[in-house]
Amino acid sequence: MKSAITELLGIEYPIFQGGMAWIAESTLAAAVSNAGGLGIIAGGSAPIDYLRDQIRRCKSLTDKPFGVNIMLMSPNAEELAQLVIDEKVPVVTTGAGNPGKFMAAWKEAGVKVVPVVPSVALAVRMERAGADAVIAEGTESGGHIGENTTMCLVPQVVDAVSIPVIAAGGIADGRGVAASFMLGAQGVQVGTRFLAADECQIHPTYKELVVKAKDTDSVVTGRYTGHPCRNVRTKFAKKLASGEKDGSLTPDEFEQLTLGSLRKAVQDGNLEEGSFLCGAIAGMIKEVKPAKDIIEEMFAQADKLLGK
Ligand code: TUI
Repeated sequence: MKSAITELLGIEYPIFQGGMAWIAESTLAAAVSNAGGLGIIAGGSAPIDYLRDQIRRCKSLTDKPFGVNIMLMSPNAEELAQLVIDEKVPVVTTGAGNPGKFMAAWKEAGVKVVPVVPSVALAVRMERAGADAVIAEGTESGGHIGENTTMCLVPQVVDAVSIPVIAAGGIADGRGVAASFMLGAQGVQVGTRFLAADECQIHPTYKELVVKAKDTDSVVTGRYTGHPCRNVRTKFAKKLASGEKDGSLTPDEFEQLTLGSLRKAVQDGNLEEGSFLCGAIAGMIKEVKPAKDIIEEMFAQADKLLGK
């Protein structure tokens, strides 16, 4: 399926795998890239040596383009931003902030830059700063989220910029892909569906939670800290949500409880203290399968719906 995004990046399908912190590593990214999408390794707040190693592993597993996500709230975002230049990573996506101060260096090095934007205003600023495309991410997404929905945000961003727009948030099958194209997007970013990919290295308990989730099983916690986050509604997430609602947890106490909680979910499957980030579409995911099958089935369905 061709679009401005497949042309821009030299990929077969206009799909990015979300750069999920602690989750998106080289095995998953290479599987997605080998299947014709754009696999993405998450920088998160990882040490530079870990990310360098992951980038090199990915290069050894695929000769297709792949990307790295720079999470801008990370204390070491600056050195990770330089690492992608040194390692000649073809594509960078960014999240959780404005990447303006890194843009010139990335562009000069020939890196394609695709920031995640939660608003029209940031999309316009990113286009002016030289972004190659933007990912308009709705509040249906997992993890750290903005307020606007995919359905409302994507067409408004499409109307406001001339660069290609990638839709994210709530997309997990060909219907979501087709709908995104109807909204004017030139591609999609998919995170939660790839949690249930064979190649995704998360703890089996995490995959099971995603596959068993119903439509009502995601919850947003932490709005009062300024970092709202969508997770699976586990006992731990319910405790956080009620502590936030009834005031029994101060924002500082909340931050203390959630510090390191994503690692505890991803590596240990710890239901007592782990934050299992997921998008609102988790309820639609019923099966663990290879990334290649996920992508091929998604685009076969989308092609049919779009009359291709
Ligand atoms: O970044 C994400 N999702 C994430 S990051 C993450 S790890 C984390 N740890 C601690 C605190 C926060 C996050 C887990 N999930 N998605 C992309 C995304 N970017 N969502 C929202 C935004 C965003 C928000 C504000 C992008 C730009 C922005 O700009 C504000 C400004 O400075 O103009």
